[in-house]
Amino acid sequence: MIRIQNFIGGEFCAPVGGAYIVSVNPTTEDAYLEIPRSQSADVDLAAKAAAKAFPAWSARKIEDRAEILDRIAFGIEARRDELANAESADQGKSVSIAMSLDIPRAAHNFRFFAGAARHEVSVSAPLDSNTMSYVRREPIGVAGLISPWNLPLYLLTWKIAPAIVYGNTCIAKPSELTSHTAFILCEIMRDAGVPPGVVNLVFGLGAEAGQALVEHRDVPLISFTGGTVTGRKIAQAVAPQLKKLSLELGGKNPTIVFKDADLKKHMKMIVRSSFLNQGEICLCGSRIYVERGQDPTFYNAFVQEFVRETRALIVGDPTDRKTFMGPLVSRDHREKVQSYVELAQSEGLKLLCGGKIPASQPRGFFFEPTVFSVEAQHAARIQHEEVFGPVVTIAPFDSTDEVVAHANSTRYGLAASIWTESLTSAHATAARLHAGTVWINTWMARDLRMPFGGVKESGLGREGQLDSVQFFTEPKTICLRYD
Ligand code: TXE
Repeated sequence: MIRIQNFIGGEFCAPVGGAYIVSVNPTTEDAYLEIPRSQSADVDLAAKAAAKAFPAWSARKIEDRAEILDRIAFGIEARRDELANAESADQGKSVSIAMSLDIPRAAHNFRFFAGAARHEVSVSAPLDSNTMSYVRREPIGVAGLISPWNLPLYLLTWKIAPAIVYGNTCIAKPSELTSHTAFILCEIMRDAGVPPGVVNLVFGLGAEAGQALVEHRDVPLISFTGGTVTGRKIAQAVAPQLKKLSLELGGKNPTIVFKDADLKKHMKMIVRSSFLNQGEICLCGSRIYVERGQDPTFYNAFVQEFVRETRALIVGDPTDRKTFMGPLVSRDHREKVQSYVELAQSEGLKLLCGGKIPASQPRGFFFEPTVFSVEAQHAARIQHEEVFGPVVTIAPFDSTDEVVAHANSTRYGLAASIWTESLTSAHATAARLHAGTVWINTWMARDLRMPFGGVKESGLGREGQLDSVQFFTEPKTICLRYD
């Protein structure tokens, strides 16, 4: 059993109350990690350490801070194997996906924001011949950063990097289900020269450590990624203190396939967009709409080919480099996914493949990649609620108006993908979708310079190059008369 500790003021320390939570490896079901069960007293210590570090850190030259971020990126790359194995043991993702996606993207987050901060310029404007204004962007103070379990290191670093490069200090609370790589990151940050107190990690439960962080009087901004129910609770908790808030929440993303889509080229990516990371990515497409019209040949061929590709996905031991899908993150989460499969069947959807625990994997929280077809059941709950697992539906459509109406019919609005060879269909449809990001003939290509976030119940605010500067700093206008 590995025991990890909080990281406060540059020191590893036990939680004040001395209690730990046991984290389970979802592949073996063995308890393998003990994480501090931190409470408000631990958050308070972290807030004091972060506040103490703030004046010196915010006064450092941007170039100094950026250089430290670059060193963190190198530190992550140097420990890539260790991080990928820890991420897989904690979350269930395949090691090969952690090696090619999570860990390199985590390093890239630091390198990207180091570069962005180096190139940041501020606005100035003359009012008349002897009056001018300019804007200073100032760090805010101690940032509270709360991250989920699906892409643990990637989403944590997406918050830490911009928070600190623009001069804030921070307290981060990773998910209690996946805390291991955050702990390793603390060592990397210390070795990279992050001064004590600039980044503090407090581990524990959402309702305890998370809630204490959100409510802390000396933490004026909160960046949260997680479920919509939790996001709503956090919005309520911060409202009385008028904190700055960014929420990246769930999705029920449509995948729209027109008849002229090049399936030879794109089918594998459409399947990947449905099941990557066991479908536990807020950006996964979970409702596939395929054009049918008068002649159903294209629709039927799509369904047949999609099911064939899904059946061919390798589900199993995530440490095997050939594995595409490992187990789901926890027993509770698998039960949630299973309950949606049962619900969909009771609502009349037709099961095309999957739908159960694989017979070859009696141990571990595995679940088969599952495909349903929808005819008229557009009101079924599975068409509207986030399952966050390897379950997708395929429904036919006859016109762009119809598919746009279905795509926009949920309370979510995070992402969508469109598959077509027609520029006109692609752009005209993209413009009509309620979504923060629309991909055309690709999926999950992330340009960090672009705004990222959702509309409706998928979130509040955006993060990305310009958006993160705006979120993690406050502008101050200075107006000067010099005659
Ligand atoms: O996430 P939570 P859960 C969706 C997905 C999933 C559902 C619930 O549908 O099935 O959310 O997942 C911390 N104050 N997504 O319950 O609770 C918690 O400790 C402060 C989508 O596992 O949202 C963790 O660090 N913090 C999503 C983080 O919030 C609190 C990724 C996320 O946990 C808290 C994950 C509180 N009161 C789940 N309660 C995405 N958008 O990518 C919990 N937390």
